[in-house]
Amino acid sequence: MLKSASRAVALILALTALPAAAHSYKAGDISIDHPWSRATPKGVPTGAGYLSIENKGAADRLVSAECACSSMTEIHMMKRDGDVIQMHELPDGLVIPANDSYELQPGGAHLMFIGLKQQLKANDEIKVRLVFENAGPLDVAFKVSPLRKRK
Ligand SMILES: [Cu+2]
Repeated sequence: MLKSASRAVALILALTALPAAAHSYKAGDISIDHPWSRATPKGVPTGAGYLSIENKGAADRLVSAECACSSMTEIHMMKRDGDVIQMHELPDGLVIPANDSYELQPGGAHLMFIGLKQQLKANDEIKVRLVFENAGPLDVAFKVSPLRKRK
């Protein structure tokens, strides 16, 4: 009895999880899949955004990003140097090669939300405008994952 009930719950969770897992956006030759962020601990003024970018045309460039959630949004690269993890801004943005894809992910390139106006909480959606050199602006919603979980 208990077993079948929990199976039913698992099935419902799987069904309701479907639309969230498949959120993607498109502008010109550029498509964005699964933009996500991580919940922030209380009082932490920065957050990070991750997404995958697919380019079905000529080389393009992610020039900038804007989020109403923070006073600034920058495109960052993270690098490990021995035990030290450092990140720096990519002032020229991120080149997406022709007919290729690029993944912004933990440990690599990411969007940095600086000066958060609110704490990012699991299941929140944060609206971000991505600006591409060729494909133009694209509004996407980043889904906030629980703290410490990978996706
Ligand atoms: Cu950063």
